[in-house]
Amino acid sequence: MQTQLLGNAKQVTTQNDHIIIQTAEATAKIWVYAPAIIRVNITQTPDKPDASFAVIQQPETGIKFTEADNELTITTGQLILKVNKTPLRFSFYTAEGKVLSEDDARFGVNWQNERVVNYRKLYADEKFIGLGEKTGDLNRRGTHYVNWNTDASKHTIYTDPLYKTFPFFIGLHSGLTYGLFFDNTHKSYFDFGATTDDEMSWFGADGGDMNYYFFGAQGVADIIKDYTWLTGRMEMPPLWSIGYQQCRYSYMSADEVLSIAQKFREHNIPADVIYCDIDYMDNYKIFTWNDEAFPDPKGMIDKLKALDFRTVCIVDPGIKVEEGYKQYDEGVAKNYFATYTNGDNYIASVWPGRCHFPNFFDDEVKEWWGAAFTALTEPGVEGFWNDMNEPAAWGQNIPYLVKFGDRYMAEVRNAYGMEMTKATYNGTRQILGNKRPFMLTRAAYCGTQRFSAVWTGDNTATDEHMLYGQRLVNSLGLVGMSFTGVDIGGYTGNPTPELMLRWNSLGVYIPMYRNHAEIGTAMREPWEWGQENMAIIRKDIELRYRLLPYIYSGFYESSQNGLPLSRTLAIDYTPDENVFDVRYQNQFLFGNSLLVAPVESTKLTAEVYLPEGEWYRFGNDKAYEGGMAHTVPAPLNDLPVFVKGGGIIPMQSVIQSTNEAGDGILYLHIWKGIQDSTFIYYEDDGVTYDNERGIFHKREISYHAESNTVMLAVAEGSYTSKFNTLKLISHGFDKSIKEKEALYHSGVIEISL
Ligand code: MIG
Repeated sequence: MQTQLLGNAKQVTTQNDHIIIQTAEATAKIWVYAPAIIRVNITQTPDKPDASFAVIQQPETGIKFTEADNELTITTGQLILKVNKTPLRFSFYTAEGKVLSEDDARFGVNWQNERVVNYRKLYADEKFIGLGEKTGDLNRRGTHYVNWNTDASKHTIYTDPLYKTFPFFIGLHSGLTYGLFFDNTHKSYFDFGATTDDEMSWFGADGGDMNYYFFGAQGVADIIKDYTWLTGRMEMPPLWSIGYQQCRYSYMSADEVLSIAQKFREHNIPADVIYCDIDYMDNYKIFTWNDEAFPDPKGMIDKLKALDFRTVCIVDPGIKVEEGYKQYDEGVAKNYFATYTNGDNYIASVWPGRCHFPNFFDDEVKEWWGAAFTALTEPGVEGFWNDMNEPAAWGQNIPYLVKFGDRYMAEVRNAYGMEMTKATYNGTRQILGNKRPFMLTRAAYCGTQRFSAVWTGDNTATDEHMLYGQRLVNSLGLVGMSFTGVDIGGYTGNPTPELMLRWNSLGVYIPMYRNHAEIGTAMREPWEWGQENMAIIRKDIELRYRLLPYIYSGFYESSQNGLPLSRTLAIDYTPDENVFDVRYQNQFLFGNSLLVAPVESTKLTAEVYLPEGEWYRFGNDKAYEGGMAHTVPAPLNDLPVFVKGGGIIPMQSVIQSTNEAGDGILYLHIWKGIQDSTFIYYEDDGVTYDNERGIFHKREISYHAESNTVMLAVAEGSYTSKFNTLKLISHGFDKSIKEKEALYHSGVIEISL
């Protein structure tokens, strides 16, 4: 095997939107997508059509460069790319000329057969964050990772790879920030200086192009905004899907599903969602119901609706090999399945036994799959859980001979789950008309945020899984995934009551709040833990429902600028070294104003680091100074959560489900701060796409520190808020809580505190 280094530029030409540089080994192309986004593609197959699963934007036209001696320079408003011609190497600078990131001068981009790698210079103080669902620490410096979507059941807190692929990271050094998205779905590798004597970082893939987007915005938040501009942002989720979700593998019959739903109402524990895992099906055949255990799906779902529950059903990609089964017969007849190289349909075993796997890379297959969801939507299912789509098969080692259409598994495996979920989304969205479907997937690639929530797969009922799970959620937020969840309580094994309490209280601040457990484990529902513990769990779930106006507004922010609801402190406090300290790295902001500190269930006090600013304990308003660590009480009924000075948090009275209108009172909580602050409050009907036609209610709420006033600007949009009374509750002023009441209406409201 030979190593081919990228050699000297021989010819430089431009097309309308890109520059083309020819070397003996490869063709390099450069596009500008936005002032802070430059794409470089270095390929040995320049005539292959250009396609991306992730990117939804087009490059700018009229690209220009200047040439001097041995160098080309591309200058945008925010970024400078200098291309060294002999040999071909790429260096990125800020508009002021500070170096952001550059090729290693010796090795740059190179190939060993099909494998393509980019070696880059590593800076002494450089940190790395990102890659989404990856174990390890917040700062990934000194570690390495593989992307190869895997059914990682029984994974530990060190396992790699897991279920998802997000080849996007953010580098931090010299007070600067940059982002790099390697858009390549082959098995890929990232090494953040693990084994290069701190000289280089590198990334690459087993095949495909050295195809990356470089982000030069200064500030982690702006890089995430640009990355999600490029790859898309989430839609508003159905409001019910951000309420409490109850799941289990499996509730074994319609009677069991109904009795679980009934118990929530009997115990006055708010909840919105109940799941049917694989046992609702007839022999695990997708789009069927087991007619003994679930004889009347519509009857069951009607009763669930009457109890204000929505139903989510699981689907797996594997189609059972069985003549007479509609999906099998049609798929075989129309060549819709993955094949071996000789055209035989590929077979592997999963839950249904021997299965074929739809080729979700084909539009016709996607449509066929999507249309089949009437089997679930007709009885009334509104949420769709896409599992096993890495794709998983017993043995977990799909042969390299397997093809999806004309592409080999190795090339597109990492996008399979995303394309399956896209098919499910497109299909159900069409069938449900104006209603928002809820989508959940286990496997994902960049861009999945456009149509689905994700959860982190089969975790375990331990404290360490709870803590690292929060890091996964926070890290998924860095790659544009805002709607994320973990199995609360731990999928595998049984949590202690203490762990269950702690994890549930953390779940209040996890974007998707879902309790789920594996088959064979003890029952996990809130009433399984004794009266006292149930009361604590109920209080936490009630808090989640009280916070829904804040949380829903947070999702609105994600839908507008891509910033996640659960944010590692590395986003807002990047220069603060303490946020990367392993003692504090699990802490995160939930929305703009709440700081949450996950704590093991075995500890009743916690050391919490509060970044610069003033902070108040959420619940009792005790004031804390920022820029230092504090030892704080952490009893099992009070997770350490802090509000930022100037924090604005809209809340509502407890409701038992999002179907309830509530009492019409908006509780607007404000905490004293030395700086002004603003909050965008957002509301819509929560279930339809009418919001896309201007039927929403959105307004800016601002706090003015100096004049001690709160202002609600004129509301935008034509939706009438469900609130008619405003109760302003101020905290931290004169050390007592003050309450003022006003009429809530769409005109300007100004209240002095
Ligand atoms: O092979 O559907 O991660 O959440 O309950 C296991 C049964 C298949 C794996 C999922 C889990 C789900 C389970 N599934």
